[in-house]
This record gives sequence, C-alpha cells and structure tokens, in this order.
Amino acid sequence: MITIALSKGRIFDETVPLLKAAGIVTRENPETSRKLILETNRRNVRVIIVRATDVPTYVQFGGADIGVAGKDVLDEHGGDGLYTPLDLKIAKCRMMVAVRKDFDYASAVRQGARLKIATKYVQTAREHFANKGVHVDLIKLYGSMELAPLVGLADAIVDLVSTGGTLKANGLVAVEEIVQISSRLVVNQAALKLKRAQLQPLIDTFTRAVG
Ligand code: PRT
Ligand code: MG
Repeated sequence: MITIALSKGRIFDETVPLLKAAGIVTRENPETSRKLILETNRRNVRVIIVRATDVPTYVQFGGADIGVAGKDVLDEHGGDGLYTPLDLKIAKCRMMVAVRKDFDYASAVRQGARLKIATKYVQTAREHFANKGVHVDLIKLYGSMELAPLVGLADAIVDLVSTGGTLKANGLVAVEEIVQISSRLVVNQAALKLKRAQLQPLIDTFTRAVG
C-alpha cells in the first residue's frame, strides 16, 4: 500500500492532474466528503487528507509514504527524515515582508530599529532578518497576520502573497521578498528504500508531468 498525504484546497486541486498522469484518481473529493482517507482507482494507493502544515510530519514518521507540501511549510518543519526530490511548481506564491502603508520600513531598517514581526513562519523570518542584520522580536501567530500591524501588535508581518489582494484590502504593502514558494514532493526516506518498486515509478511520472 502507498499512502499519499495531501491538504485540501489548492494543493489537492493542483496535485489531481499530476496523480491523473500517474493513472491515480481519488474516488471522492475532500471538499464534499468528510472522509480523511480517500480510496483511489488503484487498490494499493490511498490519499490521506491532513492540514498543510502536518504533511511533512505524517511523511517523516511514516503515516504517509509520500506527500505534497509548500516550501514555506518544509522550511519551518526542517526536513528531518524527508527526501524532497522534486519541485512540482504548483501552488506558487512569494514569502514577503509587509507593513502598513504609512510605515517607512527602509528607514526603520537603516536606523537599526528593533522591529516587531508577526508571522506564522518564525524560522524563515528569524533566518531572513538575521541575514540582514536586523534585530527583531518575533510574534508567532496562526493566521490573519494582516491584522497585526493594524492594531499595533507588530511593525511588520512575514506572510505568503499571491495576488496581493489580501494585503491591499487591509492597507498593507509588501516591502521585501524573502523567497519564492512552490510545492515539493516529499518522500519518507525509509519508505523509498522499502517500497522503491512502487514509489520510484510514481516519482518518475511526476517528474515527467512537471516537465
Ligand atoms: O488555510 P489553512 O489554515 O487550512 O492552512 P494553510 O494556509 O497552511 O493551507 P493552504 O491550503 O491555504 O495553503 C497550502 C500551501 O499553498 C501553502 O503552504 C503555500 O505553499 C501555498 N500557497 C500558495 C498559499 C498561497 N499561495 C496563499 N496565497 N498559501 C497561503 N496563501 C494565503 C496567504 O497566507 C494570505 O493569507 O493567501 C493569502 C494571500 O493571498 P493573496 O492572493 O490575497 O495575495
Ligand atoms: Mg490558508
């Protein structure tokens, strides 16, 4: 049995065509089904639906053999026990620093001000500001980061941006790109050895489908 860990939403939606290229079709759609284990047309392949941030954990500890996770999520997880052979080039966005329109980020950085940064991506943010030599106090949030600068919780946020619509709707502007994000195939290192005959063809098909 091969178990594939996916999160519902954009990752599931954008992985479906890749699975299809490998001849794998789920029997149910996670948007309409409450099932967390989805059977497929292949008797020896199943898909489990987990939170996006939990995909690396399931794969690391063998709850799934293979999965799809954003680079943002992988960087926070650290990648222990994971083999990441392939950039699937799906669910693309950018990790950005954003501030209130009326906050002069460049001059705050120039003056060596200590900045309060709210983010879900604490590791990524810590590394970014350390590399820039900017002193920061990191405030860990689990969502709605855009709110933090508006109510004085933080000077800036580190968040993912795709269309920019969410920042704009909240009077924020992106001032710095940290890294371009896309989703990666993650494989359990032990499973790759023990189930190579089943996993390698899947990885090869994904590689060809991505182009
Ligand atoms: O939403 P939930 O809390 O369940 O979990 P999640 O946000 O971790 O999962 P999901 O499915 O939303 O995201 C899964 C992956 O998609 C992320 O790990 C990213 O790698 C990738 N991705 C691509 C994005 C976006 N684009 C994106 N725009 N993830 C989140 N966003 C959010 C962003 O955080 C911000 O709140 O969308 C908002 C900004 O979008 P724009 O279009 O307004 O700029
Ligand atoms: Mg989300």
